[in-house]
Amino acid sequence: MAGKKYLTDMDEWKALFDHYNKIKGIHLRDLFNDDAQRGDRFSIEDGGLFFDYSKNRVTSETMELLVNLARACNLKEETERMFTGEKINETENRAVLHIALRNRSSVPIYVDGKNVMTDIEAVLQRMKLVSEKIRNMQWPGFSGKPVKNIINIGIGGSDLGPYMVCEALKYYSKRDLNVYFVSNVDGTHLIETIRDLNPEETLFIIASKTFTTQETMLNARTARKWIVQHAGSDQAVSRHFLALSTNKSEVERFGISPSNMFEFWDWVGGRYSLTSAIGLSIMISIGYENFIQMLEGFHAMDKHFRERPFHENIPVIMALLGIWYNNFFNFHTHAVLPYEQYLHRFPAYLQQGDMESNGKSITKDGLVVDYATGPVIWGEPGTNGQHAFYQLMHQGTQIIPADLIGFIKPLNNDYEHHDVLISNMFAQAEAFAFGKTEKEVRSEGVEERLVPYKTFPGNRPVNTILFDKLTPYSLGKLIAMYEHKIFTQGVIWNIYSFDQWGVELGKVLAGRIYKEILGEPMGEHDSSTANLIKRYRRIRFE
Ligand code: G6Q
Repeated sequence: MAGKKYLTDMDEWKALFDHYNKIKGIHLRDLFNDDAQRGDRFSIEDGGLFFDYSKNRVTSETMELLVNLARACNLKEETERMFTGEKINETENRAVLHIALRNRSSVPIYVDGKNVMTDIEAVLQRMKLVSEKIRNMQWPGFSGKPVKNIINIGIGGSDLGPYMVCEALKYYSKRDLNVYFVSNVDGTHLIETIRDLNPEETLFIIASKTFTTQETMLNARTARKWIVQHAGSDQAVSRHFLALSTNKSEVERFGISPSNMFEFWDWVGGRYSLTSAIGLSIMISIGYENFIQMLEGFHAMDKHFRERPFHENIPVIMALLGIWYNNFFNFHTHAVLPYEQYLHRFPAYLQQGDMESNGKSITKDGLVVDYATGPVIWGEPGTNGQHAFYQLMHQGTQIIPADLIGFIKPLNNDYEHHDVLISNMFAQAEAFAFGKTEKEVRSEGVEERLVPYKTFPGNRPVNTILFDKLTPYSLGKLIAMYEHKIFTQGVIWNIYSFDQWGVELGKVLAGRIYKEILGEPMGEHDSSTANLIKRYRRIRFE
């Protein structure tokens, strides 16, 4: 940050505050009334993607001031540092190079003097070979029957991304293969997944960057027992287990041979890993060509983010609008509402991407922030959400900025449904922004005492993200767009977006209590936790 000035002391920040005080009361109705071209002026087109941010509580001056802030926070320089492999994840001393995984140009990218593109391409080719074998029913299980059930065992970044994408691109999937995801350490997850499956035809992919995560390793061991028990021999493990990891020795210790391991690297963060080997389940499901199309989409957005000036850069604008609401209006949650059933896991995926990255409160200079950082991200697909929580969004006391995401061409040619779906999306965006005045309600002949209840204040900010069609390419663009939005906000908030010490804590916390539950003498605990452990032990072992 320029001269290491604290964010809230920066002139650009103060200018935004003054501006906020001037325009905070402005209604979107007035902004649209005053400018007939607003819908055009506040939107960006980018090859099959239309991003409309006109229904935000901003003027041209707001956008200029926000862009000034981005400049003053050295966004351009920080972006270059990421793209060129500098170790910007300083608390873990790592580069942050998910952009290399989908670098479809011939430009090399170096980490510690080594061009990482060579290894990336080699792993992609190995993934291609194995996924083709499986898709061609040429991967026999222990009895000789080809496998057709693929179960990805992983959690967090080793689950949410591939799961979301397999659902999002299900239309493009090979229908005689079944792809499942098991993440929860709750045995129910694995047991319910395998209960109707034939072990002879079931292949497990153990996805874990560290290969030490408690939940994943326990699920993996249970899966291993299931296979060995049915096959009658340990030999079956080599036909039924693949590993996606950075930790070769742990993979081997588990009994998976290096030829069944697909490698990635410490500069791939878990929540940014779906384009690495962690995406093997995706490639098996949709095939190599579609996977590459997805990488192309990611790459196109990476280029857009790196090259476009800030005022026409979609991720940058999304990030700046988020800061405008979170830090100036104090709107601390953000809804992600895909009007597309295939994207039903997208909000959950993004929750991790955003909240694990920017849920931080210490600056890069080691100070405690005195401003809000990452917002709460949540959402559900439309139109389901409309019949649930939109009430609060329209008439509640909290204002929740929202992203509405839709696709013009339906994949299943179901125009009768699709036109209804998309008209709901546009209508909701309109209602959020403009509401319904008392006058409008009265003019409908509503009984006077009901007028306040039927009035909608509006002035709720909405981004409309409209793609031509849901394809592997457009999905790649969509994901990368959010990744760079998150990055941009982290730069401005001056926090480390690529570590996750809060998650690491969770990985060790349960260990002690686990031993106590199993009978080791109880150590120091508060009276509440001690009671819970005692009660659990008493009833569990009675
Ligand atoms: C992601 C996080 C976290 C991680 C899981 C699984 O960015 O670090 O969600 O992905 O804890 O870790 P492993 O892949 O090492 O099992």
